[in-house]
Amino acid sequence: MNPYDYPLSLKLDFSTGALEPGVHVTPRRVSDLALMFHDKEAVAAAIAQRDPVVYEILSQGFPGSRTDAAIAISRIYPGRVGDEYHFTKGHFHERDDQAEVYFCLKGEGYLLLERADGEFRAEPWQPGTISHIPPAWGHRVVNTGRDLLFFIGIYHLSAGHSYKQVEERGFAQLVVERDGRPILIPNPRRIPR
Ligand code: PAN
Ligand code: ZN
Repeated sequence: MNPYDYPLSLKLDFSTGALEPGVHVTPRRVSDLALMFHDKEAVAAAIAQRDPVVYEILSQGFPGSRTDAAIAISRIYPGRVGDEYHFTKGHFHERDDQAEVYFCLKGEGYLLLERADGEFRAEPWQPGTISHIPPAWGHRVVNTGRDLLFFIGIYHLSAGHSYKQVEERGFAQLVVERDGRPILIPNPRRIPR
């Protein structure tokens, strides 16, 4: 008997983003994102100080015998490393036929999307925004607010996660703070192809 061939319900706390029962929690600290933030001095200073948690992933797979749906709540804490707002690492799916749906439940920010050919989008996010991520678009969420941002991602476990392209090239644009406000600027470390 495969337990995931039977219905299963979880409970989300809309104020904290906690998901019960017993989901797997993965914290990501500044040191885990050292390749992603553009200001390497600010990265080193943050790691030396207390290496804060930037976000946590609370994930639950449903690997049934015929399919393998999954959900993950990502909780991004407010803050910056240098002038760059906290974000998820960002990745492409290993399989190029795998879409995903993101649903912003709390907070404000952007969903950055980029294709291998350089096509780029920044979708403004508020609670209630639901974004479809088509196959072969890299995706990253940025928290530009003063409070926690959390969202749910709905995908398949077989999609896989590839971080290599984002580690090497970043996204086309960065979301940085200028005069107390978020703006998008071209990524200065983008290596031309
Ligand atoms: C999400 C992400 C989650 C964390 O569940 O994995 O938001 O982001 P990173 O994986 O980029 O660190 C998802 O997109 N799954 O496919
Ligand atoms: Zn994904």
